[in-house]
Amino acid sequence: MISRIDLRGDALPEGAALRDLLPRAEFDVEAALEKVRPICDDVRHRGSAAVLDLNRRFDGVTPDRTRVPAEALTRALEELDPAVRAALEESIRRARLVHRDQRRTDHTTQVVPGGTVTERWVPVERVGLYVPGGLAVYPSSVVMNVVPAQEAGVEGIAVSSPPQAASGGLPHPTILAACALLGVTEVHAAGGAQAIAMFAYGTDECLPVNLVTGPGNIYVAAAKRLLKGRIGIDAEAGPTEIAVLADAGADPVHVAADLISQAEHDTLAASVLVTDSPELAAAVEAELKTQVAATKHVERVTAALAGRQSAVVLVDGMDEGLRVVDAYAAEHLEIQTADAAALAARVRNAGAIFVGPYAPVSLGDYSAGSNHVLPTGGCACHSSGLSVQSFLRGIHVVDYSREALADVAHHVVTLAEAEDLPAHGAAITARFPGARTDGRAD
Ligand code: HSO
Ligand code: ZN
Repeated sequence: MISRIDLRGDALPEGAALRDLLPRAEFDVEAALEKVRPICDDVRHRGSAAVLDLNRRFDGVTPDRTRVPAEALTRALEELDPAVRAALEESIRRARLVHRDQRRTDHTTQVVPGGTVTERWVPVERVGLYVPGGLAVYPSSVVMNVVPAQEAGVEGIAVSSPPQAASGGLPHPTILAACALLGVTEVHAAGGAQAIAMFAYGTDECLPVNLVTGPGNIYVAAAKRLLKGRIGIDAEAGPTEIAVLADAGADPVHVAADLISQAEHDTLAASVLVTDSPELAAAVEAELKTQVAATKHVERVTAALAGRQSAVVLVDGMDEGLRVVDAYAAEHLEIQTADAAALAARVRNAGAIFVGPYAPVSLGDYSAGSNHVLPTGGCACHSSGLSVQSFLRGIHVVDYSREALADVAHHVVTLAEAEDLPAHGAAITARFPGARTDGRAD
């Protein structure tokens, strides 16, 4: 059911060559661009009317507004299962603890006497948070998007999630309830590319936003790519991934359960085990067979595990294992080895790292306090998951006195001349009429 890649014996290749040996799903955002372009244009020109037409076409629903009425949010919270409410509240509480600690304080550097540069952290004014609603419904993703935005101090928060025919054209009630729990009052029923276009261009019901975050399907990713620049984006999220780095001491029952947990998201989800123990590899493969047969979403999980994106990778030792997981740069990386913490400290590329036998990815998906909106598709080698930082901009505030400017004036003029931009130099010398600021020695 899951393929094997045996990298034992020969020395591992370097960089891209090693990455090419590792499995990865085909997620061709480029190919989806042509499909989403007319959708985005339509929303740009016809606003809400276009979004509502697209809701009708793609989701089979017919409400006449995208904005969810306040009563629907209140009702969804009142009708929420108390156990789900308690779990969401705990998830929110833990996420707040972690994200509150991420807040940055402004910092002033005195460059010279009378010359300072302050880095001032300012929240984005208005954000659009996308919460998917296709194969599964993710109230937990409401928490993971809203909490960092709120902790960053964002004032305008709009959430959008696909309309559900079973909910009378509103997003899923658990999504609405999660928004209500978090105090979010602006929620729209719109999914896919049309939701991202609604956020980017604005409609008569939804003011345009500055930044869009949140995972979604390939059309959401394509719309984000198309509209990036007009709006900021977090990342183009692809199918979810788990890599487990494990040695002979790992429990195959746990490893198999964790691999299946993320395979449950999508037929394109990736589950990768990297181990130096052929015995563990065989035990996990056997365990997968047993556990998959008993899992609810057996078809989806089977397809994900059998797909080219999933594999058991055999390596000679933990040093090689580390090189493999670094080259793979997984969205989620579990370390289930002796001295897991020490090994985890050596990992350079991962969206999030889960250390030891009692930190499975599912914990991070819901209740660890960490964020579950993480870079996929190898992007963990250059990007981070969602955090308070994602919703802030650092603005440099430059404050120089007359003396401090006079002191450095000749250097500025010299560099301006070197770049053949004399007007730049003139903006300095204009402030010191009669003074020698040409930077030349006498
Ligand atoms: N594992 C997903 C997040 C999620 N899991 C939501 C369950 N619900 C991507 O990190
Ligand atoms: Zn998950």
